[in-house]
Amino acid sequence: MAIPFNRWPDALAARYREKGYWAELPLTDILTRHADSERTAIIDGERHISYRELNAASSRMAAALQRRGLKTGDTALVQLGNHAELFITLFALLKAGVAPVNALFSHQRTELTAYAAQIAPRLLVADRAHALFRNDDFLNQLRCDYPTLATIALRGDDGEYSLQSMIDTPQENVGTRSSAPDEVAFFQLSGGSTGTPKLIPRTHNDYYYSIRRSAEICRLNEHTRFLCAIPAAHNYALSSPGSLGVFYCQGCVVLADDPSATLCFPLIEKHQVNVTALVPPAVSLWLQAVGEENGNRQLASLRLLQVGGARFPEALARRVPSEIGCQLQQVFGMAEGLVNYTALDDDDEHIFTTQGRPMCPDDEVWAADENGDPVAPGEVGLLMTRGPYTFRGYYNSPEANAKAFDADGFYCSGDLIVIDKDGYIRVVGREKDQINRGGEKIAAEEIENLLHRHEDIIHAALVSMDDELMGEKSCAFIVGRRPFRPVDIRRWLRELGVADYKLPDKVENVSELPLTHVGKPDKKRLRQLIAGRRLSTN
Ligand code: J2J
Repeated sequence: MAIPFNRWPDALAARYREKGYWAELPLTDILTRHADSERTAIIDGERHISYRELNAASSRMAAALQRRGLKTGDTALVQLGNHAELFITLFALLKAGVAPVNALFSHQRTELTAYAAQIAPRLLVADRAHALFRNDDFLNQLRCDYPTLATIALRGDDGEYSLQSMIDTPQENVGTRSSAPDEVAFFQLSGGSTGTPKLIPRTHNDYYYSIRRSAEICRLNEHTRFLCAIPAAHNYALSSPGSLGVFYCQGCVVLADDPSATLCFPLIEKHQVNVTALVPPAVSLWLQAVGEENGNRQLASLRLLQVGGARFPEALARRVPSEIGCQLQQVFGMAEGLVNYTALDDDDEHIFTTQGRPMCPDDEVWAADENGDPVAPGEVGLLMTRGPYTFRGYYNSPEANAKAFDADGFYCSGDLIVIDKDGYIRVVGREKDQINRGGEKIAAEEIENLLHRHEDIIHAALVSMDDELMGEKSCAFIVGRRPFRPVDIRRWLRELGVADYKLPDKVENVSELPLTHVGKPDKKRLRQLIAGRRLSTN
């Protein structure tokens, strides 16, 4: 059975097909088009995996899953870090027509449970190296809560749950059973601004277009050697053009656990990496490191540095070409769809001061005022968009969708933007209740709900505060029956099982929260308060 999702209206779908954006191919085509190639697709530590091997391994795993009864339209919860198994599994699932949620490796019990609750997975693929899967407690709990969960495969397990044996064991080929190109291929994760993390259904047609067009804009080819040092499952690293864009062009993906200069610079030199994608804080650290001995020489092969995920200060942007010695590209994208790029041949001013232009001629993007009407040209407004690769609704979330979309199907991302006369976008702020901690998104409401579960917390509000390296960090204002130390708050949230990046960086005890005229915590006032307090204590 096909997975239900909000489809594009017929007239738009017809236009997207007619213009060739929707090519009517499954995402498996990214790999199968190179099925016989001996070129290296993935370098993961000492392992070099060719396209032929990647294709064969994912086919064996797909067949193993099919033999265990998984079928087209089923769903899977997957949590793998930056390892070859992430891609083997992704292609295996696509071949078997099973739609995964690819959780980030930093996610913990709260996030995984919330995803499982939404998709009721039939398959779990995870890693014994993750704290949650070191023993079987969480596994057993998931099996108990979701009787549909029939198959479990774990990286690093050499017993009954071995993912490796599923990948290695020769199988009778049962043929691929991808879902149809206009159906859901997998779910992307929303950065979120509400209590529960929302899922974004992505179809083969829309996602494949996004990948092909991104690869074209970034001029990838079979000589591309891409370093993937941010979480590989994130939409940016996967599709803008990311690893899937590199595979499409038959290039090579070099995997790294994290974007630190100490790990990445030697990898760049060793594997002659020429493209990479980073978030702003990582660029700051790279800029620091290139000043040190050898830094610049190690990066000699690098031609293109993409920066996105959060606001990239202009002063840093201007330093990239001269100090890192490569071209800069700004990327402003979202897992919901729309991606904007500065072009490789844009002039410096556009590259340094804008977040680029929508990549598709049929991306419709405008800025709205508070009444939902277009603002005057050059004025600040809320980003509204629809197009051939922008989703039409969160999975199973009619209420959230009623708020996030206007009557014409335009999605409001919650970003405040200015669009110039040539269509270039500058991101100048945000209206959604989210903290962007160096590219990692925190939905304030999700953390506030967890804090409110503490019996001694009467009221809590999470707001952003400026941070030189991260751009933003988070501050929790607490009205408690007793004062809370930061360590108490962090321990409480850890016990509930939440990703580390969501733990408040600062905790402020207050006797009450300032309220807006509708009785909600006045977050603007709280942000001013924390900015003022930090100034006076510096
Ligand atoms: C300012 N804010 C930005 C930028 C994203 C490519 C690149 C990034 C993402 C991503 C992605 C920004 N300047 N350059 O999916 O394919 C903020 C905005 C946006 C939100 C989306 C891709 N680039 N942002 O970051 O779904 O607020 O996707 O709405 O994680 O990140 O977050 P996410």
